[in-house]
Amino acid sequence: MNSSLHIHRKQLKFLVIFAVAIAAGISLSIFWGQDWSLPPPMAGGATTVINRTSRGFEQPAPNLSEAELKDHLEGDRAFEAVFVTPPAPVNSGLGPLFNNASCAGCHIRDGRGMPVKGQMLVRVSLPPGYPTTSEQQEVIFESHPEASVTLGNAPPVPGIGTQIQDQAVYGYQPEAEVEVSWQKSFGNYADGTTYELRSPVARITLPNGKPLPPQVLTSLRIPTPIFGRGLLEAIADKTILALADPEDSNKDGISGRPNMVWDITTQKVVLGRFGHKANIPNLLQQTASAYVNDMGVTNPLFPEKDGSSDIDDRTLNTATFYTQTLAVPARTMVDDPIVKQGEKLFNQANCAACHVAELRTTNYKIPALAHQTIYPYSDLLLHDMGSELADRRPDFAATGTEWRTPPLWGLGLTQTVLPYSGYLHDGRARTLAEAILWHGGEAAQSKEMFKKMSQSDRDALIRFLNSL
Ligand code: HEC
Ligand code: HEC
Ligand SMILES: [Ca+2]
Ligand SMILES: [Ca+2]
Ligand SMILES: [Ca+2]
Repeated sequence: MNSSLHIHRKQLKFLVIFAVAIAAGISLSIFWGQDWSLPPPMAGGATTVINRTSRGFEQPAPNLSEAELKDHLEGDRAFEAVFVTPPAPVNSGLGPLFNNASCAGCHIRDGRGMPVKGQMLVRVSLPPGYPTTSEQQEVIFESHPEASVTLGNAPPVPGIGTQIQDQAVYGYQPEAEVEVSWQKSFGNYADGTTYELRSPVARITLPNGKPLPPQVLTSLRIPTPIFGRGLLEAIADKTILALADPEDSNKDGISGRPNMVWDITTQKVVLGRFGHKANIPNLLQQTASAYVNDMGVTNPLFPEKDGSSDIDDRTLNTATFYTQTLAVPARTMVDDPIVKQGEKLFNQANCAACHVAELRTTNYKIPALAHQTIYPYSDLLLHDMGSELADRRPDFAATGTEWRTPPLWGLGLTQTVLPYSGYLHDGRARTLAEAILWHGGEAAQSKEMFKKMSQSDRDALIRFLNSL
């Protein structure tokens, strides 16, 4: 009895060891089979949604509290609200000069917009150094409706300021008319395949029928996607600054630089992160300047001269909250072998030196966005992108050839959300391949590597971008 029990125990022990070994083997094989270089599909951490439809950019972060979700939905209504000429019972205060009557009219389905009237913006300024004194600048600002956000930065153009409002309410005249035409150019991949590129030529006509004086610097921009921006705001300054390499000390040809911009709330020079040249420090200021400059809607940050404003704090804050709390769509096709190959090529071509895949958020006023591991594919820094993409219009520390690395998350949904929308700051690239082919300056090496790839490698890289 005793001995048989003993044997039985021994067998049991053996069986347990055997079972543990098998389980360990299985988990080991799972471990080895997993490609750990591939980020999981949770592009926005806990704020990620699984939605690859045309509504993919419009979802609230799924981890908001009930009260936060209520604010988000109120912000959604503010974002969609179409402003009208005063006096009116609701959404009053459009203009007198404006570009569009609503946020949603430019950021289509919370994604990008097109280089067309009503969606594109043209920023203008005089070359640095004009006019010389801030008193002269004040005089210029008196003569146009924009807020003097840029005081001490890009010198405003008399009668226009730093942004062309090409629409006006009844009784007023738009500052100018902007017409975009396209210039074509051609090139070849290393394998001989030809491609065609196009770049915009903006013809700007003043109300008197004359063109802008030739010394005026102009910069054409399309609306950026706005989802996931709270996460970008929740990244610590030091995380972004640690990615900067202004002197290119590691000699890889890439030298990201921070833009240092004016924060009107704290009245300090701080790190810029929003806009194509990272010239805006935070989402409150971005929203407030969009209201006043893009829609002519004065607000508590940019009030009328008498201190009153078209909208109150609550509207400004909920619209801002909306841009902070939109979910990031999850990646797709992460296990597709061609996508994995494309990701390898993305890293080999050093795209990831600027389009940094993984970042961490820090403490943040909205707990749902704090301490998240996210995959924006951006360093939020400025890079010299070469003369072909240059607007030649400096903006705070950004030179005329520098642009902020745009986040690539959600990129593959672009055409689903807005068919025929373009890429790059002015929407010139009709395809992702065209966007890469415009890269120059610090990214010239990456572009050359792309041009040398075989057709199937190029396709794999694009497929990877479309999986984001
Ligand atoms: C006339 C079109 C237009 C309107 C109206 C408009 N925007 Fe924009 N928005 C743009 C453009 C163009 C940019 C890029 C600006 C730049 O680079 O200078 C932008 C940038 C942004 C960004 C920065 C995103 C990033 O990644 O840097 C946010 C956030 C934003 N807009 C929110 C809003 C909100 C909120 C409203 C309404 C209060 C609004 N926008 C109204 C055209 C518009
Ligand atoms: C030196 C930094 C740098 C490198 C390297 C780089 N990029 Fe970019 N990328 C940028 C910047 C900056 C822009 C925005 C340029 C503009 O708007 O004119 C951009 C824009 C893009 C866009 C358009 C995004 C949009 O939303 O419109 C795509 C796609 C892209 N890059 C992919 C790549 C790929 C693929 C590679 C590697 C072959 C690469 N980039 C290498 C900095 C870089
Ligand atoms: Ca107004
Ligand atoms: Ca103006
Ligand atoms: Ca470097």
